[in-house]
Amino acid sequence: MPTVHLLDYVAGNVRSLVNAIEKVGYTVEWIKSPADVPTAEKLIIPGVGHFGHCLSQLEEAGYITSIQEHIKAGKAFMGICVGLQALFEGSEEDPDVKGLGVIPSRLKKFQDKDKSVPHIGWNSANTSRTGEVTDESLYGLRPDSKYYYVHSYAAQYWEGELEKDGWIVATARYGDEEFVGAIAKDNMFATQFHPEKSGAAGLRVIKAFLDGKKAQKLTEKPNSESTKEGLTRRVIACLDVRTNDQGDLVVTKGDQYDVREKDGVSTGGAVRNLGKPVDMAKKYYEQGADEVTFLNITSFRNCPVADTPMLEILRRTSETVFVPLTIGGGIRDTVDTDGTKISALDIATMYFKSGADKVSIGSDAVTAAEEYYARGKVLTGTTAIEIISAAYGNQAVVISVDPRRVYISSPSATSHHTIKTKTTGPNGEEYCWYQCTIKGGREGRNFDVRQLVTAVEAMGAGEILLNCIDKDGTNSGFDLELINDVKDAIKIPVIASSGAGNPGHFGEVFEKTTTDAALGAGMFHRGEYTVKQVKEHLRERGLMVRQVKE
Ligand code: 1PR
Repeated sequence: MPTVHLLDYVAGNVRSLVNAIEKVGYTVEWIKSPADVPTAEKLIIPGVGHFGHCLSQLEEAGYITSIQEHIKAGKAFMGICVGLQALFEGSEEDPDVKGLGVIPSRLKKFQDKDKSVPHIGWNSANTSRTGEVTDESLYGLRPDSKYYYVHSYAAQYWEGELEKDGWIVATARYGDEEFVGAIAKDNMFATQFHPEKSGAAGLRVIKAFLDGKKAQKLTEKPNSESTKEGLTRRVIACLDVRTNDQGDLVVTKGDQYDVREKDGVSTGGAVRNLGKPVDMAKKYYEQGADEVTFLNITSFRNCPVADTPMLEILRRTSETVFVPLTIGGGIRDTVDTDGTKISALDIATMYFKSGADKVSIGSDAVTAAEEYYARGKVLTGTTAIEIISAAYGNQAVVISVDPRRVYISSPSATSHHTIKTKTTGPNGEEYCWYQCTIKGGREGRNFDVRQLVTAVEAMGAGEILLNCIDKDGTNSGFDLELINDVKDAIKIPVIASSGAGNPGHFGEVFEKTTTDAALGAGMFHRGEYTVKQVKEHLRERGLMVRQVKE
């Protein structure tokens, strides 16, 4: 098999990139030192996290000159995400750190006045400036395909500026900002998006680069609806995974977090078994899920952390699923079975190395946020959220919130942030506050969701996975009041979760709230609806989605 060289310097999920390269028929060889660079014919520089962190790592390891020489020698070069940003002179993210300086301009942060930052999700990479659909693609990029982006800083696009130096530019639009999605010149190609996480469309781009096919004729003319720019509505499939009473790992699903079968009279039966995690993740990927989330809701007692079965599930899933994978459950400082201390960062690192793109923290985030307030809103840099986001970037840290409604007759009955609700309480109460819980809803805290989400945003979380115990498994639709209330309080993206029972509920949550994504579980697992049906429904309602056909 032909070979491609990858630079072994980044933290984060490179496993998925290796899997994607192998999927399109190439093998990977690692560059372990600058002396190896001249042996490479095709070189890929992946990059996640902070611009400064990545570029300083390259600098310290002595790679900068050898990469510049590889490019000057006319050999194939591809940069991904921070690998694209590295081509620029510098970035607002870390102003003192120098880039490779191939492009004489700097990256800027997206403005967050009217949109969430980071920019997370599926967007275009379109080479047409005129709005006309070209019949030629740059390295397999198609105007009707969407690609997965996750970043806060971008190269703003000003027409003509890069083209005058011979660059071909594919752009995307986020709100009113147009930015560089991909760029090519001579032997260089770089994408701000992650092709290894962009489904079949991304695999086509990697293959085109590795095959050296810079310009290709499009076989089919895309329709104008599918070439619209901007972020699509993100639909996520979530798999709650735990061991059943026989010790097998199964996908389960609770009603208001109770995952045991009910026989009509009593609860407490066997753990509901809805299928095998890896097979189900693949099925949802093929149906067009934009992301797959695994929540490990079991404790795996008596199992060394390094042997946690979830690691194997991630490794196997990342071989066939080329969209972002999130893993949650048990991400906290812990003590291993042999008494060794293991930090939350160590656990997150194992997950990233096994193919996860994001980790989701639940209980530990509540404790950390409570302590943050107790200290007078002072950051220590020592919480799992701060440490993991400093190492892997804040886009890699999701906070999973498990709130429960507490009804009250008047806002004066509590010191917590309340909302006036249309769904009144059991005694006709017109107000409620959302209480944070830990340990899968088993323990309620004297702490509200607003306090939690604002604290974790300050600590460096990149996204909120907003569940709702009252709605979980009810098939009655999302808690729109909760979602709007949280969206009002923070700038980072929110994933609406709990209560989806049919495609209409997804339409409703995207139309009646400003949520950035919506997640479903039970309705998919029970086979009542497919992800594809949800997307078709959203499209019929005029909401932009990534189309399943690539
Ligand atoms: O506290 O960091 O160890 O993380 C534990 C994680 O496991 C948390 O993210 C928590 O939400 C999750 N979890 C714990 N217990 C349960 C349970 O169900 N007994 N699952 C649980 C939470 C909620 C959703 C669900 C949606 C959509 N699952 O993610 O998938 O509510 O369901 P629906 O569409 O069927 O209504 P830590």
